[in-house]
This record gives sequence, C-alpha cells and structure tokens, in this order.
Amino acid sequence: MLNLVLFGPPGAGKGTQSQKLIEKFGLIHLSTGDLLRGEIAQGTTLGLEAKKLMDEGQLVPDAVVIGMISNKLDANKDAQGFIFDGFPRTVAQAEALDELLASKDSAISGMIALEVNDQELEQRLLKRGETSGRPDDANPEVIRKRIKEYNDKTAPVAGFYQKQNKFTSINGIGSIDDIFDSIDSVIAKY
Ligand code: B4P
Repeated sequence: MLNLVLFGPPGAGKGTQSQKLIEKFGLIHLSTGDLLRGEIAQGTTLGLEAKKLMDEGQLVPDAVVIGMISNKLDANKDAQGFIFDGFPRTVAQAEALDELLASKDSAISGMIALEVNDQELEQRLLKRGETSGRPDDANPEVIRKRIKEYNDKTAPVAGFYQKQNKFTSINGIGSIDDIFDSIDSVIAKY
C-alpha cells in the first residue's frame, strides 16, 4: 500500500502534483483544503466555521480536519493507497494520522516536500486568485498570513517524518512535468 504525504507551503503545487499522481498510481486523493471547501459549498455548520478561519489565512482546528480524514479512511477501506494533500499541517495532526493508519495495519510510506520560495508562492497564489474565486488567494495580506502559519505550525511536521526516516525534499520550481518526474523517482524507492 502506498500512502504518500505531499508537503509544502501554500501554493507549492501539492494539489497540482496530486492530480498527476492519481492518474499514474490510482491512489485516493485526500485534500483537506478541498474537503473544507466542499463543506463551505454545502453550507454546513462545519463549513461556516471553517470559512471564517480560511478567509483569514488561519488553520482550521485539528479535531475538525482529523475527523474528516478519519471518515474518509473508513469510507475507502479497499483503497490501494492514499495521497494526503495539505494534511497533516500540524504535529498533532501527524500523530493522529499515524494512529489512524496503525489501527488499519497501515503506515505512511513517505513524505515528499516541495520547496518553493515565498516570492514565487505569493505570485502563484495571486495569479490563481484572479480566476479561482478563492478569497484566501486574492489578498496579499492573507497570503502572507498563510505563509506565516505554515512556517510557525506546519514546517515542524517535516521533522516528525525526518525522525522516522520518511522525509524527502525536492525543488518545487520548474515545469509541472519535471517536478512530477522528481516525485516519481522518490516513489520508486519506497
Ligand atoms: P489548501 O487547499 O491545502 O491550499 P494550498 O496550500 O493553497 O494549495 P497547494 O499547495 O495545493 O497549491 P496548488 O497546487 O493548488 O488549503 C487552504 C486552506 O484550508 C488553508 O489555508 C487552511 O485554512 C485550510 N486547511 C487545509 N488543510 C488544513 C489542515 N490540515 N489543517 C488546518 N487547516 C487546513 O498550486 C497553487 C498555484 O500554483 C496553482 O494556481 C497552480 O496552477 C500553480 N502551480 C503549481 N505548480 C506550479 C509550477 N510548477 N509552476 C508554476 N505554477 C505552478
């Protein structure tokens, strides 16, 4: 079973590369950002609470996203593996994910981190904001807040997987296909 964590700051290309990974490996894509936006679109109580935080560039509480992931794992018992995109974003989420997978006799195969500098991230997100309709992409102040949240709360998650010898970092700048080839060669070693 291949269970991959795709890691990196907002706009690093996690969602973009996930689409290519699904095509090649037939994995189930679990993006907490997409799941939260789905809740918002449906107007659920969870979505309403998440929207306020997301629009300000803040993380949604751990318990909310861990609950969503747990439900999705239960709903996909026969999966060949999962791509975790945008999750875990805190060390508490990483610990919870290990426990959830262990309870299913499974584990993370590896984390692949996409390295992209802040200036490039800001440009990518502002560009996407022109067409995506995402409030968190349209405003440079919110983008900077998202990058700060990443540096404060999410970057330490890399250390969690480094301690387990499951961490690989790759250059996230370049063509989408070249970056995918780099990811593919890391997966070949799992
Ligand atoms: P996410 O939906 O995870 O959003 P993201 O970080 O912006 O996405 P990503 O890195 O996937 O970028 P993409 O490929 O799309 O999170 C949004 C919010 O949800 C968070 O701020 C938080 O509030 C909440 N949230 C989500 N998960 C959470 C969790 N676990 N805990 C708590 N809160 C959570 O790429 C971005 C752009 O770059 C695209 O336009 C793409 O076309 C472009 N691009 C991609 N690769 C490129 C390349 N190689 N060259 C040039 N451009 C490229």
